[in-house]
Amino acid sequence: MLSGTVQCGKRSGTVAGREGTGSRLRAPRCVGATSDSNLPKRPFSDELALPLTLSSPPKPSPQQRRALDLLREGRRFVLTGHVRPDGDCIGAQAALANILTALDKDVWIINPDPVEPQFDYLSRQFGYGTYEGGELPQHDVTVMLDFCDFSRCGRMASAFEEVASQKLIIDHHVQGDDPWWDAAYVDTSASATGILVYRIAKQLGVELDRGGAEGVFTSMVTDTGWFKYSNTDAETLTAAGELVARGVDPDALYRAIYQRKGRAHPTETGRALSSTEYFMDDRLAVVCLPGENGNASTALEGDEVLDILRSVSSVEVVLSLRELADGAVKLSARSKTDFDVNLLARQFDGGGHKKASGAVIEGTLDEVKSQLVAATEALLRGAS
Ligand SMILES: [Mn+2]
Repeated sequence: MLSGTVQCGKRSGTVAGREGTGSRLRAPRCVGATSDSNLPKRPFSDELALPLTLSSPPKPSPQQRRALDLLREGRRFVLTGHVRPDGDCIGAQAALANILTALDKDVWIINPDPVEPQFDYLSRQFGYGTYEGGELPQHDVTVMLDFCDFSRCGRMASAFEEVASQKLIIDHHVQGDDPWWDAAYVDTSASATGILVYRIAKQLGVELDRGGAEGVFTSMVTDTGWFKYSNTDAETLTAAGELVARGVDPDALYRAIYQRKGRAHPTETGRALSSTEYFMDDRLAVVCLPGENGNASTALEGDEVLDILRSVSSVEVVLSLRELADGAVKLSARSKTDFDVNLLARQFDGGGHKKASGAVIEGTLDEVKSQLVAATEALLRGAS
């Protein structure tokens, strides 16, 4: 059974471009500016590494070409994402649904968990179904976005095992050793899965409409912390510029995603932050949210608290721990330096990226915290 209307409607039309203001920007002159020697320097070249327009996306690899063929040739598609789908996951689904419906395919989006209300501007434009058991609609290609670890299908895993569809993954996470898919469009250097779908749109010659464009923008801003994190690259910013030029409104999306929380949110955030503990000469910061209020609290949703912990000069690694209802703890780990939190998360059967990873770990909050602190200390000591 599926809840909600899941089949995506045919859509067409283009986004109205914005009128330029015609104002000219003058470069400010810095008098007596000093450089901060603590800031890492990226090699800087006078030559542009990328053309200013990405109308020609990177050439697809042979593996990616197979994935594109599958998208071209398939007729009926089910798009799915990981448990508790995030902004990147559902944004990439919106963009891919846009592409496939423009190519006259039948498309259903069905996730193991519902879309968070902060992304309602996307769910108003696309039919996101939530799986409630039973058979999936008849389809020939299943596209799995923003994950490559099969267990992250959650309660949809057995349905996907039973269905004789081609399995295609589109993802930017580090792949496991044992590929279970038929085709893959993977690039771990991409800032978000949504940027891969943006490349696919160009490679298949499809212009995204407003919904698809807002999907790609949502993917990029949620996975880069609104263009703050080290995965923010020229391709991401160029794509963002192109999407804004087409009519995506960054301010409206910022308000929708980040500025519609309940009045208790600041107090809950303060309570969570007051649990902050430091380890290893303040290089590691840990924040804990116990179960009593943890499941209702919005304090550890998103990267807000992790960002505040990262603002401490000495801090290199931050961990947030939230007690779940079933005797487990949800870990979110972030790195400010070269420290690889994916290595840490993998020790606890989790994963993600070098700078942002997570896991769900069995045990009480105190047990899990001391295991994680010990493991992080060992890795930090090994790295320095
Ligand atoms: Mn992602």
